[in-house]
Amino acid sequence: MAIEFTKYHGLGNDFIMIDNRHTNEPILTPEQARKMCDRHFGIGADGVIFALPGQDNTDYTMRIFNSDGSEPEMCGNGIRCLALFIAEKEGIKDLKSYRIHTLAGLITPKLEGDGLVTVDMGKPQFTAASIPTTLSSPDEKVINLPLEVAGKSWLVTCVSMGNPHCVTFVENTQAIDLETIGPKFEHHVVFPQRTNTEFIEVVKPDYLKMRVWERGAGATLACGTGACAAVVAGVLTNNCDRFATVELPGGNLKIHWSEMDGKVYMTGPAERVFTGIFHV
Ligand code: ZDP
Repeated sequence: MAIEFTKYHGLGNDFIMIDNRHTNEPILTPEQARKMCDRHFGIGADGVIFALPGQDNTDYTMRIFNSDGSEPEMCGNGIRCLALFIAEKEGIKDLKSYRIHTLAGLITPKLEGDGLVTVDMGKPQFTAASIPTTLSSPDEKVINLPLEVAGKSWLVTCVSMGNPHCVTFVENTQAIDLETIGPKFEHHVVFPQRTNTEFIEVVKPDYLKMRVWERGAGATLACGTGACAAVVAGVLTNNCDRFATVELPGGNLKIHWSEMDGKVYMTGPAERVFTGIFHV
């Protein structure tokens, strides 16, 4: 079967976009998606994203498979790419908002022009049950609690942006051996659905540096939901302001956790790279 795809990236977090508007289930299996994401034997990407028909009164539905074939609830950089991909398919050049159904509920990306997209990411969740984690009792939050990983005690704050995040503040992100430590967080027994992990250095209260180890995708150049989780965790632990720039290996995101409505807003770029045909 020949599958047309378009490759996009948001700050180097790269995705294979599939026009899946004609049917309600992804046209590829998780295993096929995993093969497409392989950087040597496939196209190469951190995930595959499907633009499906809307449900629950939305314009579209987004589904995503990570590069290991697992399915996350949400994807912040990916939904910016999805907004541009849809606009391109619809032939839309204006500034426009889309209502997108995801496994994490309604998410609303807004085209700002010049390839920038602002996303209403919804309200973060904090209870241990919502992450999920067993680090505290189900109704309690996890803020600056110690977690033993690789023979060291880390103070972690857990945030759900629809998907699970474990945030830890460090002196120097460059000193972190991500490839060794990342998988130990991801698969830690206290995270039954595994977790994304963010290592954050506070440069100034409105400027954070971040390195991320993503569940199902490993070290990526950027993670939108992770940058949102980092700012939320930073506010909860008095490490940063509600408006902050997050510097990732692939570039910067602007995050605002609004006091008015409790939602998180993320602004950043997305870019089309190329279109091709993949044979599965
Ligand atoms: O939760 C997960 O399993 C993540 N790997 C999903 C992807 C998150 C992403 N990097 C983002 O930008 O939010 C795409």
